[in-house]
Amino acid sequence: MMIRMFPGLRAALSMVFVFGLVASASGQLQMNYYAKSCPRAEKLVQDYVREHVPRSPNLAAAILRMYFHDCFVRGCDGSVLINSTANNRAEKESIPNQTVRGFDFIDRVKSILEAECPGIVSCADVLALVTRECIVVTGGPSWRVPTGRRDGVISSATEATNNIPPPSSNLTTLQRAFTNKGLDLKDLVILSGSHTIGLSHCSSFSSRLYNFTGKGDQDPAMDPKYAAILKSKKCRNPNDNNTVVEMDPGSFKTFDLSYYSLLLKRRGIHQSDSALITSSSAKAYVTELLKGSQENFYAEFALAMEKMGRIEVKTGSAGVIRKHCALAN
Ligand code: HEM
Ligand SMILES: *[C@@H]1O[C@H](CO)[C@@H](O)[C@H](O)[C@H]1NC(C)=O
Ligand SMILES: *[C@@H]1O[C@H](CO)[C@@H](O)[C@H](O)[C@H]1NC(C)=O
Ligand SMILES: *[C@@H]1O[C@H](CO)[C@@H](O)[C@H](O)[C@H]1NC(C)=O
Ligand SMILES: *[C@@H]1O[C@H](CO)[C@@H](O)[C@H](O)[C@H]1NC(C)=O
Ligand SMILES: CC(=O)N[C@H]1CO[C@H](CO)[C@@H](O)[C@@H]1O
Repeated sequence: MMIRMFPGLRAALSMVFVFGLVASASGQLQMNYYAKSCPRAEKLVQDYVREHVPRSPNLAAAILRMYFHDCFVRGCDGSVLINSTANNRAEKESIPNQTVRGFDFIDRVKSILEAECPGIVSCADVLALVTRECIVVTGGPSWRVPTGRRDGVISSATEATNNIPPPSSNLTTLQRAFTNKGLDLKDLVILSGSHTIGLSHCSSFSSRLYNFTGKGDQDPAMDPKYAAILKSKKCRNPNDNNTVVEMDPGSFKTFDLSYYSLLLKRRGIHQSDSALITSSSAKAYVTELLKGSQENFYAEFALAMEKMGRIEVKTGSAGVIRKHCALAN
């Protein structure tokens, strides 16, 4: 039977109907997505991180990096967590991931959520939520984590190598990698500020110290005094793959602006860090951040992290909810 109504109302109702369909087919991230389906999900993540991460603060940096690597390969879909199999070299095997740690921690949080509400909370959301809590409990910024990501089932080492820029990258390469993911120059400068915490292996930058152009030379973009300290105190052997150094020496556990001060002193650890002062527009973001407060940095970081967390997400009927984060299905 036809219901008679005012044309305007009918139009409004059909709009609601159409939008409803679009939303359910493609879906979108929303705050507290699990409020009905798994009400304690975010609290359980928070409790577990609060209990364990303060005792191993290095884990927070490792997991922040893991989240970046997840989002840059097939979007934030938990693909970084998948183990290799006999016939697939997963992202974990790629050069950039050989130094990522903390996978077992994510797997443990996931198993807590599986016990609470089986098959509901994606590995991609577990990683997104754990990352935020890790940085918060170690005294860093917080940011909004809308949820509803679904998991991918494909994880390829080659794709990781192709999408995660290497530490030898110049600014052009970095900008291309970020633009490919919908992130701009400002996002690049702000997110690189993550290197205010954590460690790097000598092998990630030793060519800058020992053999920059293949002639036994140093990278002229690095302060020679700093290079000398690194060579005599830390990375004594050009082929050292094991020693780690603080990226922001003296304050590598504190989420502060000192990373950006180091850049201006030409003490960025990787070429990709030094690259951020090689164009006037990028450098302007660095100097602007240094003029502002730590609160301002945190606010900018929060916006950029939320944006990174939306890269190519699978929602609605796309993707799956994996039971074990290390397994594709
Ligand atoms: C702009 C391009 C980037 C490059 C080339 C890069 C490269 C690197 C490299 C080579 C390391 C040291 C790995 C090792 O030797 O152990 C590192 C560490 C780290 N990166 Fe980045 N990174 C970039 C951007 C980011 C972004 C966007 C984030 C987070 C949003 C991030 C977070 C971290 C963290 C927290 C660490 C310390 C990890 C630990 O202590 O285990 N990086 N990065
Ligand atoms: C940046 O690096 C890429 C890849 O190594 C290289 O092709 C390009 O010439 C470099 N650009 C500049 C401006 O040095
Ligand atoms: C420096 O690099 C060049 C070219 O790749 C190589 O032939 C040489 O053996 C390297 N020197 C050292 C000390 O590693
Ligand atoms: C470090 O790793 C590289 C590449 O995997 C390897 O060729 C080299 O022999 C290693 N160096 C040492 C001292 O083990
Ligand atoms: C994934 O690989 C890690 C490291 O090799 C291993 O400890 C873990 O048990 C594996 N997970 C699964 C579910 O096979
Ligand atoms: C965590 C992890 O799986 N790391 C792997 C990275 O790649 C190396 C070499 O392929 C493996 O030995 C590691 O187990």
